[in-house]
Amino acid sequence: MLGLMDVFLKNDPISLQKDILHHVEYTVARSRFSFDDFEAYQALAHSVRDRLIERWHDTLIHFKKEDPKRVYFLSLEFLMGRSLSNIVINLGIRDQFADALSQLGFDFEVLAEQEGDACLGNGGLARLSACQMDSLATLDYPAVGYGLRYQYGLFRQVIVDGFQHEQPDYWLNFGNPWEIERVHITYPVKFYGTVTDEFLNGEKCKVWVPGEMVEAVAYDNPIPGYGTRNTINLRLWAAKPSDQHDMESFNTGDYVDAVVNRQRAESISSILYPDDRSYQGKELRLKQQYFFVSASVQDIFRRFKDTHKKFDEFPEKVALQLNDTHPSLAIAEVMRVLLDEEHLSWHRAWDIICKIFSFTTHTVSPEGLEKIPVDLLGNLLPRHLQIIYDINFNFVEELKKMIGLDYDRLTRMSIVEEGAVKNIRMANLSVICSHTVNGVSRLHSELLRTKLFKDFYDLWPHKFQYKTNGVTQRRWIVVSNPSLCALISKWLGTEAWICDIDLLIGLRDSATNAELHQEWKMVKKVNKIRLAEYIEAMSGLKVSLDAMFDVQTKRIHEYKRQLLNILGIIHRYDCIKNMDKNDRKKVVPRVCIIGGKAAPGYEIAKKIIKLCHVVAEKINNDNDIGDLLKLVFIPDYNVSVAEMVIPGADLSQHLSTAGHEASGTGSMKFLMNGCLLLATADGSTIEMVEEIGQDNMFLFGAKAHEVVALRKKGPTLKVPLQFSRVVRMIRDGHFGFEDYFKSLCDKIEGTSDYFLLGADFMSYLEAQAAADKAFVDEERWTKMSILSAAGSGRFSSDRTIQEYAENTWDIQPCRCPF
Ligand code: 26Q
Repeated sequence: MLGLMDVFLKNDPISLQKDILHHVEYTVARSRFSFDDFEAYQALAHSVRDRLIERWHDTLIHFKKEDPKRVYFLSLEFLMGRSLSNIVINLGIRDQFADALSQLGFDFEVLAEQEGDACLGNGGLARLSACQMDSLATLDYPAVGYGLRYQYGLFRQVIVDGFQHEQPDYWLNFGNPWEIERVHITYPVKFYGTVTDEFLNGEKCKVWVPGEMVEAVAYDNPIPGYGTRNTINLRLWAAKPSDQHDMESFNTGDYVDAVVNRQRAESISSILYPDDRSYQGKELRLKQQYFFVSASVQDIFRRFKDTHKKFDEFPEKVALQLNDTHPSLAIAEVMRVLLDEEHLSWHRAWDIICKIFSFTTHTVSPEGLEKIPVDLLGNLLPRHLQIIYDINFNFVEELKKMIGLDYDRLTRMSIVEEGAVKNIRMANLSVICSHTVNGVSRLHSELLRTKLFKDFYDLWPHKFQYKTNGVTQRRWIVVSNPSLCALISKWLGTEAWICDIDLLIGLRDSATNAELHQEWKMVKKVNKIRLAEYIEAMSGLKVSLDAMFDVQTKRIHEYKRQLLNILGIIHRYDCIKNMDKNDRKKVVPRVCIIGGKAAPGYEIAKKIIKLCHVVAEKINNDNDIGDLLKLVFIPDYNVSVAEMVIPGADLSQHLSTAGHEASGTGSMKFLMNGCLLLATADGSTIEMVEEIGQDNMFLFGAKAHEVVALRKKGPTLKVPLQFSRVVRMIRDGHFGFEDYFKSLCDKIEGTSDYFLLGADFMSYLEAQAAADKAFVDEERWTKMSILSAAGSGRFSSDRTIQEYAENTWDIQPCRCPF
């Protein structure tokens, strides 16, 4: 008879080849004698998926048996990028698959390129969620991620004549082998309607009679850990029409209209909102937030009630992590379920709430804090609005006892913002109801305590912590930079750093070793060649490998100051133009690379992209300049483009006006890849200086505490001539489109230079000059590069997750036996 273990798949080359061909024939339904790269990728992905599912099942069963306290990570965004390489590496079967494929006449890397990106998020916050899932799995934590399965991910950026255009990203077009549709795991989600008072067993209770019902269907995405069997679940919800959705119209006989109406339900999970930070309450966005929160909360309660009867045990089994305020309706939803469905007293329900929620904010500016108009919320979720009002009433009463009738402060701290439009302040709700409020870097936390949440910090200092962000070295070194990965393992004599990043520090001992220098430079060169080929294929531009590859890739935002970079490039161009032959010989050739998306409604950001293109056009076509300076805009920057760009960068720029970048995570990826940083003292950069030393970075600009004073000086501040000159060049039409760029120039001159480009310009140019000087001295540069990577250990998401587990969630590892 067949033993249960006999069904496990084998990883020898013959089994793998058989498996791949089996999937070609039966899953992809192509002839095994004739299939192309994409079909081979699909078959490969399905073979990998089968192996993934085995471990995922085992992990889920193990968790169920052990019943540990779990963390539920709620996030509206996960930026996963591609999965294939990451999965086979984490499963430890990459080389086996590569061998099997080569025997079939295919190249693993070529097939991996066939996969499209899963872009279910905007930027930093979303990629952070993805890195943290990888660390949670690798560190064996019992965690579940919850999110939305958008049909359209973040828009594709297409550049036409230098202008950004947005195109829909229908990423599911070619199927998604990494998800498992769970048609039987569905929950009804209610909207609109009314709340009535009723009596149940002599007790008064609230009954919400909804006006609309939608079904949430689970799609599971297994996330494998590295060096462990543990494979955790990322459950994304899709909206489907509910059978009870609109019974009325069916009964009244308008069959066709009723069917068409049902389609509307699906729009809830159809599109990811691009983040423009000044977003105003939109009903669909609110619906999305509640839809995903409600389904997740029902799922969490179902799991808890499978094995537990008493809700007093809830906080011993459940930690709910709010990734920013986007999922914060979960607070009102858990409260509603405990009160109205489980019939707990307010006192008991509130006690549970205060023990289970933790909140991480990724915002610095007060304008970035999410507000929901009361009218909108009351209409869509009438019972939740009542609950939020009740929470606020109790809070304000308590507060009055503690601080007296300080009305200004009471007004600031209230969850309800009074005014022409009444709003619910989601950040206040989250702070009040969470046991812990985390910032994403030390500076960010300091700003939260002294500015954004000062009133709350004064009241509850113990709630405020910080966890400096981190990124996963599995994705950002092992997957994206295999040559560096091999080199590090060789020089450290172990692969253990892949799970224990602190070992990287061991590279310091060899930072001046000539042999290491040779190999290190080789690795960089290989990656620069790959990047140069990409640039040529994309733009036709040939770039010199001897030039410094200088990269700034991130979302386009005024505070991130891509404009400072472009002004610096114009200045460099202008200087070279005015040099004689001899001086030109001393110029360090540069390839400046800029990439990133602008939110569709963000006019200024879009102008910055256009400016980059017109400047590039001028410089790149100036034969007199040749290889001394090139400027490239990389379109549609996303995770997989980042995986190619980052390893090939010599220098990367992080230019946010100090005090504006909560953390920044791009810099961490560059640092790990031995790329030098040119940066302001902002967000996590400050902590990087401590790790790798000021001498190994190019720091510039005003410090966060100086920024306020500089702004006050505004009108009296003298901007350097060099700055005025480059702005004048744009105004005078040196690059064309002067009318179009007028508003951009106006924004950075005179009193309106809010992000202090003028004030930081000289210091920026000095840092750039220092980078040039260091680059000429190859040995020095290589040493700095090695020391950057060696000192990047603190910026692994493994460290961040470890800290969350210990200091915020109070959870233990739960390792699945092999
Ligand atoms: C809000 C309402 C409606 C529509 C969209 C949004 C929205 C979506 C995404 C608002 C903000 C975001 C994303 C914010 C974000 O990515 N913040 C970044 O988070 C990183 C991880 O902590 C930090 O490193 C960055 O400093 C921070 O800017």
